[in-house]
Amino acid sequence: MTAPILTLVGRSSSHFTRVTRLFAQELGVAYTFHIVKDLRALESAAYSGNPALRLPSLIAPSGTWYGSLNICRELARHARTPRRVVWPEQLHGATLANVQELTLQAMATEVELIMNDAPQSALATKRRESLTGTLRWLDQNVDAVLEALPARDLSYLEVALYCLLTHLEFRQVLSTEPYEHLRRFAATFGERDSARATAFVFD
Ligand SMILES: N[C@@H](CCC(=O)N[C@@H](CS)C(=O)NCC(=O)O)C(=O)O
Repeated sequence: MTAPILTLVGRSSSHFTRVTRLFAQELGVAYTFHIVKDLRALESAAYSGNPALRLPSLIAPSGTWYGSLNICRELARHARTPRRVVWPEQLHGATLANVQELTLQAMATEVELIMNDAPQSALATKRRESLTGTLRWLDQNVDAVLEALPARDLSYLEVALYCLLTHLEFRQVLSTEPYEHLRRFAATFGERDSARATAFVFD
């Protein structure tokens, strides 16, 4: 058997990395997984050259792709069996587009809170408030949005939302207990083989 031509650079405990791993699993794309050991490393080389010092990245024959959306698109180009994927630009109307925006913003806010050395600061307090308000809003809108999504096998929105919700619990940033619509979505999505195969663990 030949080695995969793609290398994913990330961490098994990272929600942005899980988005890409879940996509790869759904699309049947093989890759070698290279783990970034230290998330506080200050050299871009530790993040396969990403000057923003972030993960994940995908090293492919076409180039090195930074960020989960770029990576998912490249994975889709490598899919053996094409699947119907809904991308962010296909989300029409304010509510659909806002769910996408708020999901990604909440993922970024969570990163900030985890990386923050001053959890009692005014900024951290604001970020926690932002996360709580966002989850409340997402909980009120998620059912209508799932209904309105175009016919699909997979959407970047649902994968990101699933990774956000499970990561909040995994890192104990915030309990999702009060958000019953979001929890129902996560429970249903979590039955996929791709979700089971990519559970968060610390490397
Ligand atoms: N826009 C990027 C965000 C990536 C990101 O924030 N990744 C986190 C790990 S889940 C990270 O690299 N954190 C390091 C840091 O904040 O310094 C994506 O979609 O992949």
